[in-house]
Amino acid sequence: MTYYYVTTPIYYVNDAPHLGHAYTTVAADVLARWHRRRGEDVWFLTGTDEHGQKILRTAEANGVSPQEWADRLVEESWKPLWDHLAISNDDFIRTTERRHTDRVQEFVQDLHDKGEIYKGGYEGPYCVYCEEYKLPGELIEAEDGSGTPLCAIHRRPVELLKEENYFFRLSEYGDRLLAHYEAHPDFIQPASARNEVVNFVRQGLQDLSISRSTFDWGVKVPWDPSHVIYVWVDALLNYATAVGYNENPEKFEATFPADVHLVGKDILRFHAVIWPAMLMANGLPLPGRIVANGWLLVGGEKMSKSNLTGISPQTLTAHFGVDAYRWYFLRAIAFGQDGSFSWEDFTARYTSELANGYGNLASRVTAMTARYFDGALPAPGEETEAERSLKSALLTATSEADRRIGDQLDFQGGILAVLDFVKQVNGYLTDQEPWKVAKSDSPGARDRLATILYTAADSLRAIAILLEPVMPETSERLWESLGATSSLGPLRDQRIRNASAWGALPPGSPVTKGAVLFPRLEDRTDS
Ligand code: ME8
Repeated sequence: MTYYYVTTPIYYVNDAPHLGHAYTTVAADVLARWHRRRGEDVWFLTGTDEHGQKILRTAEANGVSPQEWADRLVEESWKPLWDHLAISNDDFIRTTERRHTDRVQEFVQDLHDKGEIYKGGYEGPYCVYCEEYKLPGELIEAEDGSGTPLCAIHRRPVELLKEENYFFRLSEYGDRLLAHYEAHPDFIQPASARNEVVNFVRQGLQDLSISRSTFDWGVKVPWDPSHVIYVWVDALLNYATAVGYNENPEKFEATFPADVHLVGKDILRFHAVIWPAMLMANGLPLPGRIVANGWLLVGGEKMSKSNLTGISPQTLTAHFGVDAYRWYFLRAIAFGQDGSFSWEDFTARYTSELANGYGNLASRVTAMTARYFDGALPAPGEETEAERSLKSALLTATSEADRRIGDQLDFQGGILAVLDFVKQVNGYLTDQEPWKVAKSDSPGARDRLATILYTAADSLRAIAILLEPVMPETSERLWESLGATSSLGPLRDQRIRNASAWGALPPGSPVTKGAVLFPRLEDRTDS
């Protein structure tokens, strides 16, 4: 057995999650669910990054130990949010767990034994929010005229650190990395991210300081416990330790390396340069793809915990509901680009595309079937050109969505392909006017009505399958109200490729007028 293995970054527990973290995690969840709906075995990993100076300082400022702080944040903020957002991860790794720390020590010891690590000195500007030494080109000057150097990402002062540390011979991997990028053009996506990494590596890599001795909140360097392992080396290894590295060869073999690491563009270099070099150094296989999302911006800058500009996802789910929340950011922003959130835009799209588009279609079709056929889906009669053209639109929507979401991680394009089909089905009803056909007593009218409602209901069956990865709860409700659970079985057993198998919903399925899928915003009881 081999798994399609998808990961999110493991997030720092210095504070509660905001929209930005949820953005990457929801995208990963949609990808994982999509591949499950393709019938693949999927392993979806997320977790938390709990070591390093940033966490230590936050815990100290709050008067608790870093472990207590991490425990509190994981249990009270991070895990509950992922449950709330219906994230379907198969595992949750915390870097303070023994299953991780023991294996990190073994990995680093192996590198040391192979001569990949040496002791040296380093002095340079360090951004504790990035947990990274900065190069001169990565700094900006404070605008107050003081000339204070700031991290360009966080706009916070950097600190001059001077340490005697252990170093990994990263500089020796430049050519091999470039050769890998060349041979695997999809290794880093989107193309802008790939170009940035290629240019960075072409300029020449410096060796990487992989230990710290000025604080002790981390995994101890096995041969020199006065040092802890650099938090990024520790963190990246989660992708291996969580799937049985050095512990469960069968599981490791079936899962590692990841097919897709989803990351924000802020941490692209760690994943596209340092991580593959670490794997090369220990003779392990490289991941399939590293896909970087853009930033959600606030006031034109990256939304961030450190700068206290984070908006909590619950603020939005209370108003729009969980499924609309999952849908909105992937629908509104082309994956890979930066984007901003606005209440106006979310409200406008919710109303036109979900409530008036998708939701209205579902309620019209189920209500008419319940009314005109006593809730038993009628068998369709003779097909006309209108039905044939809808069939071909469904074929296109299914293959477009599958290619875009499942293969290209173009979530926006995939969602649009399905929404376009929703529009066509709504247009079909407008043209065919079943409410008029229902009143006609001309011969054949009843048969025609059956054909129209069957066609629309079977289209909804397909839409429920195609949108399940994005809006799982809505699809479940629709599936129920189409009577599909009793006639076709659970939604989770459906396959993407069957979405376009026209006529799959058996006549006689018990259709009921379900609850409104997307209530008008002013009607939401929890807003
Ligand atoms: O970097 N827009 O953790 P972190 C979009 N522990 N995505 C955003 C975002 C924004 N404004 N803000 C955060 C770390 N993210 C390390 C990772 S992995 C081995 C270690 C998302 O808590 C995005 O995915 O700072 C970004 O890369 C990640 O959160 C950073 O989370």
